[in-house]
Amino acid sequence: MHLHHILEAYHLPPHSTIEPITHGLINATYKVTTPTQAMYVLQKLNTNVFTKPNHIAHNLAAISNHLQHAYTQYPIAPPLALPSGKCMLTLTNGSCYRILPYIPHSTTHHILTTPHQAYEVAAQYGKYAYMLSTMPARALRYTIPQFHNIKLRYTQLRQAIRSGNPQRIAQCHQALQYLHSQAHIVSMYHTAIQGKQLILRPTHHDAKLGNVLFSTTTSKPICVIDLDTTMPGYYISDVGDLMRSCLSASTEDELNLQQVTMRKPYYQAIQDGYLQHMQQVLTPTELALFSYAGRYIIYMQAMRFITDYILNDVYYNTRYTMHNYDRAINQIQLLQAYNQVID
Ligand code: GN1
Ligand code: MG
Repeated sequence: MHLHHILEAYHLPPHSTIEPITHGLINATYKVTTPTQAMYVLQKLNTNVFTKPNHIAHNLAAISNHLQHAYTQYPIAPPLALPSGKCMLTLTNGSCYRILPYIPHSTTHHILTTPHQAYEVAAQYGKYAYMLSTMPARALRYTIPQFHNIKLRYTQLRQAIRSGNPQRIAQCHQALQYLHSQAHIVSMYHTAIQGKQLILRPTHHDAKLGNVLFSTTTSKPICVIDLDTTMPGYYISDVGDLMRSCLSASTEDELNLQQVTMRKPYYQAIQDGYLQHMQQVLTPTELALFSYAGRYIIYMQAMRFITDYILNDVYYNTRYTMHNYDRAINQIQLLQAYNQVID
């Protein structure tokens, strides 16, 4: 179906401008501007990844109810309702679309230039986790089951090496050797979960820099976005993604590995920003895993990119043949830099 027909279904002017927003690796996202300059975000959900869109709808409703009651100032913007009252449009072919309000005068960043910005970004995710900490984790459904289970990601990589594209596997030889050498990161997760060192809490699960909106007028952060993976999880997921996306002087797409760095002052800033809100919530055993968080998420992301490369790019959006391979090498570089600086 043509995107303009989706707008019609929402009773929005079909003659609006629709421009792609290309940062996401999973869903297709567009900015809609109506002839009267009202702005929206139109999204086609990737239903291969989000197989239960109803779970997303359930969670977004639960989160916005909670925030609207307890934190009236927080700019949570739930999806628009269709005339039927539903908040997603499902077509007969199974495609799923939704429309969200566009927060005006906002922008996103993909590289930070001062530790103070890292503090502010981390404080946004700390605040989000803190606000949701008074909501039972079980009130949320699993929108992607086992999403950050690193043991499963390790098993999936091993399966891919058995069944994937042989040429690509050969190309990845050195990277795979390194990843296998770091398997203790998986064991540590297993030990922490078995030993109940971490508590299931409402967790964002994509706590990267690019998912914080900044005001274009004050340059201050406004709120976190991309709430579809907010579900029960462990806080190390969010702290890990903060580290993965804020520590380096480059993005995960950077090809010049000299630009992939570990900036120690940013690490401290992330810790201070996140814990400004969450120190009082987290237990001592959880806090003891703070530095593990970066290792856990950077390693898992490297495995996810290389697994997808070996399986011929079935999961992530890519712009060229080696894209997933290059992303994996970038994340391996970041992990090595991290390991050199952090115990
Ligand atoms: C994906 O599409 P996006 O940018 O929201 C991915 C995250 C990864 C991230 C890597 C559902 O997020 O887990 O960390 O790419 N989301 C899903 O940048 O797999
Ligand atoms: Mg996301």
